[in-house]
Amino acid sequence: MKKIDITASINGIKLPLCIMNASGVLCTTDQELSNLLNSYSGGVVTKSCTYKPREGNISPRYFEWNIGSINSMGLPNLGINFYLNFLEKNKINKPIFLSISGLSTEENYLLIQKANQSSKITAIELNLSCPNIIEKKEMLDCNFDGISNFIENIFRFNKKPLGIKLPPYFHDIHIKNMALILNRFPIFFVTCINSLPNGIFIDVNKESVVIRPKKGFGGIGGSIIKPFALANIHKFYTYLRKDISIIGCGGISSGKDIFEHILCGATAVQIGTQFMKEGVSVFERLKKELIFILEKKNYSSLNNFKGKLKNLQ
Ligand code: RRO
Repeated sequence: MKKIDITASINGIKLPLCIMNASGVLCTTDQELSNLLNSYSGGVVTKSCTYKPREGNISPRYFEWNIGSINSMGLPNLGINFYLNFLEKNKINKPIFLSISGLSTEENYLLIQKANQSSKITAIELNLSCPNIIEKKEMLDCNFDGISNFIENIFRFNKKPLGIKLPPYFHDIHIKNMALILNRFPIFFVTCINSLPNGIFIDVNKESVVIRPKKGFGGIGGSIIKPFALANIHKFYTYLRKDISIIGCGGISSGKDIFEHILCGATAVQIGTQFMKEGVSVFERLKKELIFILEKKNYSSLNNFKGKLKNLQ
């Protein structure tokens, strides 16, 4: 039988498998990160970090049901020094994406400077899209001038491969504006999409919300967001420079879902809610399911179908 290649190259960053974890899920502590290093995942993404450790929001702050999840974690993390020390102490066997999410632009500059000093970090994933920070005064999501200035300043000093984790956009013009800004900079990748902000889930018996922070409002993930993830990936694929890779994230729970993300233009994918449900064994299962689909379709690599979604005639 023909050998099937499901490795990925994110603008030259080689992943032994195109599937990895999404930032936030089971990637905060020493134990969780060690588990990921020892798993089949093609890379390790760390929990978005701030300069100082944070407890995050009050519990319960995560809830899942059959087709979705809601969270208002509030950026709980052990602080950037913990992640840099973890990487120094452990044998690194795959690409490491350090996710950062400073509470201000100044904090983000500082975090990126620190990340630049570590030889263990393969790339920085700059999270511009956290939906749950109570103390955050400014959202950069749709402030295109703000984002443009911010990225321009970053590339005055940043030497590390850098990608940006984007929120879901719901209008073509927002995606186009964002892509045209990103195209002006030596960005390696974008990750599409973060959770859909400001959803609520209701417990009908209790007639109440299911998470405590922000009166029950939180970011929605899981299968129900897949159509929005696919749409954002596909639109960005049409507008972005071809050397900017897209990492698809949102609603993946099967090999078929991964196939769809790649068909829309993703180079690699991240698993959030389903990783939370299933633990590290999810990567091997998804790998097998993806290979099975490629075998059936007689494809030998992801490039055979990446971005080739067809329109109806
Ligand atoms: O920690 C969170 O509340 C959180 C973050 Br930083 C994020 O980027 N996305 C999300 O759904 N939750």
